[in-house]
Amino acid sequence: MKKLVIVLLVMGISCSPTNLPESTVTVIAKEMSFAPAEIHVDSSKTVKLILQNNGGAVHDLIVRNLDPIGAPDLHEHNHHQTHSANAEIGDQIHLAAAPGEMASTVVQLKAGRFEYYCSVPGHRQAGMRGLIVVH
Ligand SMILES: [Cu+2]
Repeated sequence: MKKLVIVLLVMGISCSPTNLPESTVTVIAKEMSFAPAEIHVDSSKTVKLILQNNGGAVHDLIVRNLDPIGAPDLHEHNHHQTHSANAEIGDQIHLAAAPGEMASTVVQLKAGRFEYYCSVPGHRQAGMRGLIVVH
């Protein structure tokens, strides 16, 4: 049984000096789609982007040509360290998760629209792509 869980939490911690993300978005990957296919985030908030792989194959989530800030969060809810280097910060976001696992990173995105997709050969063409809209 597959459960689609979409979490968009505004935690209201803008006064806090901690590095906790101000919102969380969970993307569910399976063969061959992402849910939600369209993500809406706020450019004024840091976002914890979580890739949850509910499929039977390895999937990843890539966004190119970004200028994100923040650092990978590899601690929370991640007891599997086999992909401890699964988040990459630079001009792109790259999260990869084995079946049943998850990966996450914290970013803050510029306003705009960005395509995201799975870079496993054939998956993007088969439907594993979506849109991140930053307001
Ligand atoms: Cu995939």
